[in-house]
Amino acid sequence: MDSIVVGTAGHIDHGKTALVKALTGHDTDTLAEEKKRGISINLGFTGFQLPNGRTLGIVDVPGHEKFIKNMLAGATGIDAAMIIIAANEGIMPQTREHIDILSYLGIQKKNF
Ligand SMILES: Nc1nc2c(ncn2[C@@H]2O[C@H](COP(=O)(O)OP(=O)(O)OP(=O)(O)O)[C@@H](O)[C@H]2O)c(=O)[nH]1
Ligand SMILES: [Mg+2]
Repeated sequence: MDSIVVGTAGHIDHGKTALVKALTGHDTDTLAEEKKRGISINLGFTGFQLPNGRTLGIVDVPGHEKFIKNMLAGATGIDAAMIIIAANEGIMPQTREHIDILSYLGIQKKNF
């Protein structure tokens, strides 16, 4: 496998986009409405090259329950997921819902 695509998953405002920005330097919230409301609406795409030369792509998904179809669309193309849970809030409804969707899609531990 030459490239790996990792998706975010987790409840709204738990820091998915912030983590992606910390990892890549890219803010994947690009829409004016996303910036105004401080939430992700559309999928965000970024990535970087791993030391072994492979490309690691990242799909950042929205956590708001209203945008669950966007999350589903993004999760469909991923190889692995980062499930992000804010330590001050813990597991919340979309944490569980996203994990369920990842399970239904068969996203599971693999050897890369
Ligand atoms: N609780 C918590 N919040 C953090 C952390 N890191 C960043 N934040 C802040 O949490 C807020 C929400 O961050 P986002 O990255 O937009 O959250 P998100 O999960 O992408 O939200 P949606 O995409 O709308 O689901 C921002 O103000 C961040 O600065 C963290 O480690 N824990
Ligand atoms: Mg976000």
